[in-house]
Amino acid sequence: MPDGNAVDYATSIPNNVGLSDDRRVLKALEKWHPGYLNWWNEMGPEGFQESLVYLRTAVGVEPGGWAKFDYVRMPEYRWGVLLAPQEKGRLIGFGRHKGEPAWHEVPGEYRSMLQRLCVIQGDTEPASVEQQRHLGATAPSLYDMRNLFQVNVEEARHLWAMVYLLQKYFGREGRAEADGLLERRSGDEDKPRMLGAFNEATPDWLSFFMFTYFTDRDGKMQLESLAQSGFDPLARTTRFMLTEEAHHMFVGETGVSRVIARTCEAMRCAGIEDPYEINRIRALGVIDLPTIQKKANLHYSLSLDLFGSEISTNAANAYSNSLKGRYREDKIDDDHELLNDTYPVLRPTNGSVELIDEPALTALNMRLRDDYSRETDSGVRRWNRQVSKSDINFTFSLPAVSFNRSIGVFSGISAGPDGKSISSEEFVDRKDEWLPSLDDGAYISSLMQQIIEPGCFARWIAPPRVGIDNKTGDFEYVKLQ
Ligand code: BYC
Repeated sequence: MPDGNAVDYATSIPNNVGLSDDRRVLKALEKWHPGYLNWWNEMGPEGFQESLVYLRTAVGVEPGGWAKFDYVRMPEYRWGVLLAPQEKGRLIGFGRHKGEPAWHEVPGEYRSMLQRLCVIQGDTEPASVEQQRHLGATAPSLYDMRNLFQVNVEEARHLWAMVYLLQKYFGREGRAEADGLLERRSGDEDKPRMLGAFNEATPDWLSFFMFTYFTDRDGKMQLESLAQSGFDPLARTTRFMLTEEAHHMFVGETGVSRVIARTCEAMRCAGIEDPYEINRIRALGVIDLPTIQKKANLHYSLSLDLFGSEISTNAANAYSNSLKGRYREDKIDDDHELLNDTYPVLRPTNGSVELIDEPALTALNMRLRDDYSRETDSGVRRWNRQVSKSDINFTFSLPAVSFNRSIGVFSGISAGPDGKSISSEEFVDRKDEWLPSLDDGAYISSLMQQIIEPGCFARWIAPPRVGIDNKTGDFEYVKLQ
């Protein structure tokens, strides 16, 4: 049995959960493995399964120093089951079981609720791989291609993380759900993925960066909430997933920032000051700032939907039952039960929006979404610093939460990015001002061409400031076969 930190590579499935002594679960995972590989080969990065990719693989779960970098063919990546180290004597930190020892088995009365959380979480992971499977063909550099594949193999490992929980703790139903995770497909009419944003296309690299900035950050918030869970295996699994997630958001934030940097540089060199001279800017072969803003509008609003309804009894029950906490619950100074507390929730009223105090328990989705918006906004401010360095008069901003929503209290109303209520006809008329139009999509697509010379970058994106694993600029991150 490994010490809880070291990863056991002796079994076919690397793990730090003692799988070699847990024959039942090992067998179930081994049975699931071929279907998983079929899924990866069918739905994973298209055209690069034979390439050698410079990837990091987890070799331990202790803070710092857990990753080993080497060239790997993606189908040979050692996807494993890795949980953060167990905290001895951990007590539940919130809800009606606050102060009780954390559970190491599923409490019978919460079985279906916990299973649902694991299934939803698990469903998003392969969905994102499916959404991104065509992007290798248009990677703007080997550096970016490698980052895409790193994100893909790690999201796929997150699928393993949830499948392990389902197979170990949820019996036959869990095994059926684990199979179901390989059957649904992003965007499929008959068998779509469970949450809206995971059925949208990721047609180009700007979308990929926006997705990893905005949508992976929803992943972070949800994982942080699950990391508080009274069900210790879920808390430990998600804690380790969070360490991988950080790189994904880095890819997104720096990716967008590099696109902005390149656009600003090209505008400066060409003597263009007005960011709305779109045709002139596009003639330089870069993506104009207003189009980048439209992409941000789209991905932010799609990601807000992932928080569910502002008022949710599901969320209240998950909290009261000590299954899903708040963002950084352990850092919050209150009673961690919220029985008598309120939280201000935005609601549409007579053409505008109002903050109305609601019971804090049912408002937990709204609270998490607010935490998300705050964090998201700080990255947008960093993008703005990039623009202001170039003396270009343009400011990126997040659209109002009422803009372009399909879930929650704003789903039935139309609003512009400034939050002002408008008629649905006006929304349709002006949509192309606020969200990427077909023309915008076609222009961005026209820029998407694969660059495979080491150290070279497509002209619409600036090189990164530092390489992965401190490699030099001309490092061959992917050896194409
Ligand atoms: N699309 O009470 P409600 C990530 C459903 S991302 C479709 O409003 P609740 C990642 C909901 O399921 C993080 N359906 O919401 C990122 C429910 O259906 P049922 C993934 C939706 O339950 C990038 C009904 O509407 N993890 O990791 O309080 C790359 C009413 O639900 C949507 C999680 O989300 C939607 N957007 O909250 C890779 C954590 N929203 O049950 C990975 C686990 C709601 O009536 N999930 N519905 O049939 C949860 O905690 C919650 O289920 C949700 C929804 C936050 C998703």
